[in-house]
Amino acid sequence: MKIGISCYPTYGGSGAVATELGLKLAEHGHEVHIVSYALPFRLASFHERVFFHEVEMADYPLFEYPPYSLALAVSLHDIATRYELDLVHAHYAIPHAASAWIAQEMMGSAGPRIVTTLHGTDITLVGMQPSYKPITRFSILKSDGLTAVSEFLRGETVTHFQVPDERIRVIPNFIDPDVFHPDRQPCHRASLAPGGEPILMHVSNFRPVKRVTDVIEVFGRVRAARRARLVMVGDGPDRIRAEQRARELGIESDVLFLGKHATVEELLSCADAFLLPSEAESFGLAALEAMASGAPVITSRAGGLPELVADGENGYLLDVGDVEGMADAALELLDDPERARAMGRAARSWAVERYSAARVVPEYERFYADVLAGSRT
Ligand code: GMT
Repeated sequence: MKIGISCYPTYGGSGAVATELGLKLAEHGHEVHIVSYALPFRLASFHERVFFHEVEMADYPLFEYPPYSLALAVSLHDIATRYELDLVHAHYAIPHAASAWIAQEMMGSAGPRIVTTLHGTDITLVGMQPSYKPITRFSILKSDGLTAVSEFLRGETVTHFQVPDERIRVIPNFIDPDVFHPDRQPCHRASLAPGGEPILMHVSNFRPVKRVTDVIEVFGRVRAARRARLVMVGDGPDRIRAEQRARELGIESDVLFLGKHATVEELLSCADAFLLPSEAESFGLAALEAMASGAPVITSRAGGLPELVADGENGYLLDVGDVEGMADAALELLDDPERARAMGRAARSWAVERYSAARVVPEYERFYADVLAGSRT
């Protein structure tokens, strides 16, 4: 197949999934054209059959907000025509599904089929806003195929966007178990915890939905009880507040803010436990990557996280904001390394069995085949 993939290039789950999917599809022999306004962060090196197309944006003094959605539609139209794409896969509905639909309309019956993957806040937060909701609903209904990354997200889409349940196939996020691996080398443990302390880790885009200050609150309670280090990976609007809170609690010397990191697998294999206290999370790719790296996850009972984490078996689920409970769970693990290792092994097995690329990518390929075999929406 010849497949166009439209996604966000920035650090974040939807861009990561889109890029990793493109790379795996190319390994399976498909020709893949990734389209975005910048090079996606996980597309660092050359891969056979993978092409990147940067959306060309002409500026003009009249534009306070240059119309990216239109420029993307023109790029998709151009690429679909030149390379005779069978299908365009839009990751994150806004604006990718609408731009893909415009490109398809411009091409008439020769246009590619459109598959849209709903990732999370495109439905639960941004997509709900009155300024985006009608076009989000319209464009997802116009897609020839729809996937959601969890049962939770399918339910939200059905409830809030009145999309028929049977139109959405749930295909979860996935990992490459050879990349996210507990024994990954080189190991950075010595530099992250020079005193041999156990390591708690958090990876996110530091948006309010991630509740990064809860991570600091949890660590403050852990640190009051025992020695440990906290490694914070990523950057975003709440980083300053988190740094400030670490200073207020007097724990800043044991908290490392590393900033953005393109190869988080190098760090995750050093984690003894992973903290993700999000307010909402349609899937929680960062948690899955940590589990595949052998770290038990302490997270919130929110969104799609209970589909990923089995409480007490491969991690812990606590109510949103329950920093005491999360700290107790972290202490339970750090004080009993044998239990932590057993849970980490369970997390790794669960991640590999259910969410390996070898299992999930063929689900996308089967879905594409179904969409191409079906009639146009
Ligand atoms: O929704 C966002 O805030 C951004 C989006 C992203 O691009 O990172 O994250 C969502 O998509 C990921 C990949 O499918 C999921 O693992 C995340 O859970 C989801 N984020 C939220 O639902 C908050």
